[in-house]
Formats: sequence, C-alpha cells, structure tokens
Amino acid sequence: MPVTLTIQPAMPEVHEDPLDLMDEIERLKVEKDAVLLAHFYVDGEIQDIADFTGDSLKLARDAVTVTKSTIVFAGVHFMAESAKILNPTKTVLIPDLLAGCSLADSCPADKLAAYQKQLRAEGHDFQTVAYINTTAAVKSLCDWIVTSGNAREIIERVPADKEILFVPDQHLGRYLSEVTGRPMILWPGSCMVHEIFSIQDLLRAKKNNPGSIVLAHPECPKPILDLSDIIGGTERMRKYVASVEKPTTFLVATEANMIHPLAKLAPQHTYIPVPGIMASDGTTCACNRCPHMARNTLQKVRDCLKTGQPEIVWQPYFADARDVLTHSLL
Ligand code: CIZ
Repeated sequence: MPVTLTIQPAMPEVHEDPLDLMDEIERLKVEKDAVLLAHFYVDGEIQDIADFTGDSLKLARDAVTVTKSTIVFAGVHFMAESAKILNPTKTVLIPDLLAGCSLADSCPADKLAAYQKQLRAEGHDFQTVAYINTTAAVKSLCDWIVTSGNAREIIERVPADKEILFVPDQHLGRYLSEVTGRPMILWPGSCMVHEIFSIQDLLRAKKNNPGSIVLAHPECPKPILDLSDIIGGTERMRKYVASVEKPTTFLVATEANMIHPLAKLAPQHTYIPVPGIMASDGTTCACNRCPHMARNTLQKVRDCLKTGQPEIVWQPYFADARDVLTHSLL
C-alpha cells in the first residue's frame, strides 16, 4: 500500500532565552489552571518543566488524574487526541497541530475499513489490535489499543479463537507475534525514525564499545532487534537502566531525546544514540530525531498556554474510540 508522508519544515523561531520561557510557562500554567504533559521523545528542556513525563501509556493514565481544567500535551497529535478522548470535559491543547506521526499516517481509517471488509468477505474471523500511534478514527474501528508498555498483556486478552489484524506497525506486530506465539495479519506501516537505524553503524558502535548493552525499541526492524540485548518501549528502557548499578555503556536505538530521561534516572551510565543511515555525502543524518516531536518547542508551549490554541476539539467518532481506549489502557 503506497504511503505518502509530507512533513512541512517547522517555522524558524526568534531566539528567546530558555530560562525566561520556562519562567513564563510556569506562571501561565498557574494563571490558566493548566498542566503540562510531555512525552519522552520531546526536547529535554520541555520534559524538565513538565508536570508529567512518560510514554503514551503512562501519559494516558496520568491525563485522567489531572484536576486542572487544561491539559497541554507536548507530544504528537494522536497523543493529545487520546488525552481529549479520555477527558472530554477538559480543554486539551497541543503546541503544534502539525506534530503528526508517520505510523498514524500510514493507516488511514477508510483504507483500514476497506481492508477489514475484504478480510471478512474472505472468511477471516478476527479482532483488530491497533498500536496507539493511530488516529481516533482508526481507533474507533478497532477492538483493542496497545502501547509499547502493555502490548503483550493486551494480546493475551484477545480470544484465542480469533485471528489478529495488527495495525499499523509491521515491525512491532512481527515482534509481538514472535513473543506471544499469536499469528497476525500485519498492516505494512512503519515508523520513520525506528526504521532507519543503520545496522553497519550499530555493529561499529558495538565493536568500539566492548561490553556495551544495546537497548532497542520494538518498532525497529528485525535485523536491529536481532543485534539488541534489551527490547522494549521507553518505560521498559528506563526500568532496565535503573536496575543496572555498575556504570555501563548503553547503545540506544530509539528517538534520541530518550537519552535525556535515561541519563536523568541513571546518570552513572554512558548513553550513545544509535545513528541513522549515512546520507549520500557521508555524513550521518539526524534520522534518530522525530521531526514531528521536534515541532514542540518552549516557545510553542508558551504560546499555546497564552492563546488557548491550537485546541483538540471533540469529534463525534471520539465516543467509539473512547470505549476501546478505556478498556485497553485504564
Ligand atoms: O508508547 C509510546 O509512547 C511510544 C510511541 C513509544 C514508547 O515506547 O514510549
């Protein structure tokens, strides 16, 4: 299935002192009765002033505990959308409405609905399990939502007599199928950041760092996972590094901002981001940074608090997505 990804470059911002911006954000949070949630993949300076940081699972659970009237979600669109779905009466703001997700883009709701219809017509008796990196419209067509933090547990809840259609990440689906022993029909999507790690560079980094431990996200393709020691989502990575006392070198195959919370939690270690593939001029590209997550800046966090925009507005199909998100995550 052809996938078209268009990423508009973020507008350059006038430089403002980060410390002043942080002070202003703190003041506005109080003034606007707001709380800031930040994903581990956004810049460290935003994580540092957030009230809650985490992966999608933790942030979705944190979002329902919020007592303030406004949630600012520094992450990508599907995450802010999930926060709104779980908190219909709250105002949910996202610093940049264009912060999307290549995985969510790879699985449009109309194409999924057509494929489900085709599978049913072919006699398949299945349930659809969606990775949380999907739009609310897609979630409303699914039976279960998984995150990197709860995927195995949810797959075990799918009735054994049902086939599983897993969308949209083929690499995560293949990995889950392997660890749970459940055959899956896989949607051919993938994450632009995790797909691009360089096997050659990982092998070189391992050779240059004897005794290092490779942490890889299950969104990575199999050849990278086969070279890894610990496979898991960002919360699993955090738990693992915290459990190792001896100073160790970790080679990290996920979005490069993840090194910030790892180093904060377990500063005794050395963390090296696994680079993306080489560009044709021989330089390594910055592919291990998600361009969508990078749209979140301190200035945009400040601006959305100030103006109350952009806001995630409730849509009629959020109601179905709410049922599936609630029974899967909460
Ligand atoms: O679950 C999430 O938040 C994602 C997209 C990755 C991770 O492992 O945290």
